[in-house]
Amino acid sequence: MPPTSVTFGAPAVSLADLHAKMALIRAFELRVSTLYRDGDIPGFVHTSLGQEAIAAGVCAALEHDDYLTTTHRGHGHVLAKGADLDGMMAELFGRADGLCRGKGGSMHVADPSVGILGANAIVGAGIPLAVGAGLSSKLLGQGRVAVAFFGEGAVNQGAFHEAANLAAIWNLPVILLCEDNRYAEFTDSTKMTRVASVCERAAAYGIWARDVYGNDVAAVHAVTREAVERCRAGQGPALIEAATYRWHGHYEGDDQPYKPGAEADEWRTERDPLVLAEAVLVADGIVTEAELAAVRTKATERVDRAVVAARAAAVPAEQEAFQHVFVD
Ligand SMILES: Cc1ncc(C[n+]2csc(CCOP(=O)(O)OP(=O)(O)O)c2C)c(N)n1
Ligand SMILES: [Mg+2]
Repeated sequence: MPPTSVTFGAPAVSLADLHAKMALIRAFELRVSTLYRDGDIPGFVHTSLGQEAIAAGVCAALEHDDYLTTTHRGHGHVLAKGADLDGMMAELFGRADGLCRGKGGSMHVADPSVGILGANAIVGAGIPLAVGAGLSSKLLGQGRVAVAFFGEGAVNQGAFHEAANLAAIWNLPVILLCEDNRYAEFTDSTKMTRVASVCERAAAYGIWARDVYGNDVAAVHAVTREAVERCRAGQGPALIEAATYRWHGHYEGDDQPYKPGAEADEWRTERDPLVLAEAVLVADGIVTEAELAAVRTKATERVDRAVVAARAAAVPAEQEAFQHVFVD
């Protein structure tokens, strides 16, 4: 059945646009880190610093109404998919102006108006949800693609395997997007399985799979476009394994004594996804160093405005605790 509600093929995105999106996510996450340290944000916070290229590259290949599920580390995905930045910041502050009126917070934020079906604190739990969204898209003939973001730690959860198998046998428009940031909580992920790559797991289910350097935003974007085209053409699910590194601890406040220092230094300098994109932009004469600095400054100022608005926003009224939730 032909699609009715989407335009095929997102427009090709320039490296400068992808870089600007990464700069915005970087500014957001850096600010969230200090806000959390200073006690402005309640609950737990997991930042995606160092992983910005995956959020930016993947989401730029999606249409407005494609679906996305994310994890406990999903701020970048949510911003890149098109959620309002002010609404996201207010949500982290627990304010009434937040995307979920302050009820979701960092780990349960959702915005169905742009296809974001939710963050999830349960490792692997977003994957079957994305498969369900892909099934509905297929049954309704909508042509919408569903992307499930998850970490390499989630690949050892039963939910991943059940969902991957269903997506395969039902030939669903689902993209399984594994961000391998080398650690799951405090454990080196290579010690969790004897299988070297997640692509090998995809092969067990007959799923088309590709690995990509997850800090190369152009490469992430290109491989995602290929996966999206396959999904829209009815060729079934795809798995993308994107190698990256998380700069900060598992959660903000984790000093990460379990990481070798030299490893972290390398990923934070020459492997920094923004630095990699900037080197290409300058070498190709697309932008100057000064213009790049302006992009970063603009991103920081945008986040600053969101923080001012979030601080000024009202705390939800007490009676709202029982609204928009299931109560027996
Ligand atoms: C089902 C389940 N088991 C354990 C946990 C505790 N937990 C939270 S995050 C995490 C590690 C996740 O690692 P990974 O999937 O690689 O994602 P990353 O944090 O690296 O982005 C664990 C074990 C949980 N939240 N849910
Ligand atoms: Mg991980």
